[in-house]
Amino acid sequence: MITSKMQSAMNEQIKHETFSAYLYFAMVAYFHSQNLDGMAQWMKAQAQEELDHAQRFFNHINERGGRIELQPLDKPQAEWASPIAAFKAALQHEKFITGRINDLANLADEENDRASGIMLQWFVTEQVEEEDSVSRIISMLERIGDSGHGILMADRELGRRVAEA
Ligand code: OFO
Repeated sequence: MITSKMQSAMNEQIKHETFSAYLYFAMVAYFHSQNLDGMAQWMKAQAQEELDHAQRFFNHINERGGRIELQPLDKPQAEWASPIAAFKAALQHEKFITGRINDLANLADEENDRASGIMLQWFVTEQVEEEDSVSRIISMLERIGDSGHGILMADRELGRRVAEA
């Protein structure tokens, strides 16, 4: 049975992961407004993965005999100054999520909750990947600078991404 402390911390995390999806869907809309459909496709895959992350916490609470309590979401930002500004905002958000995952892993240790600790290992690894993939895109866009041709090439490249199951 999940402890009440872990249950409420994981319910909070369902909100954070769902907000990640919400924020990234807002970026999808922004990229479409800029005719950057490839970047929109990349971010849509990211948003879909976030819904899967929320579902993992949902399932874990459920399987451990806990109770899901969904919480309200904030309105996400809708506009960014440039594509690189949007990806920088995504990186900043992922760093925040990494902090939350680390806090959950620490709580699992404190509560001697081995099942949650094992489940959270996947997220610790995933966060390394999340930060790395967004950082790489930022570096690529920094190299491209204001080159319209470069932006179009990057857009085409990013559009190849599909959501992982
Ligand atoms: Fe769920 O990893 Fe991003 O936020």
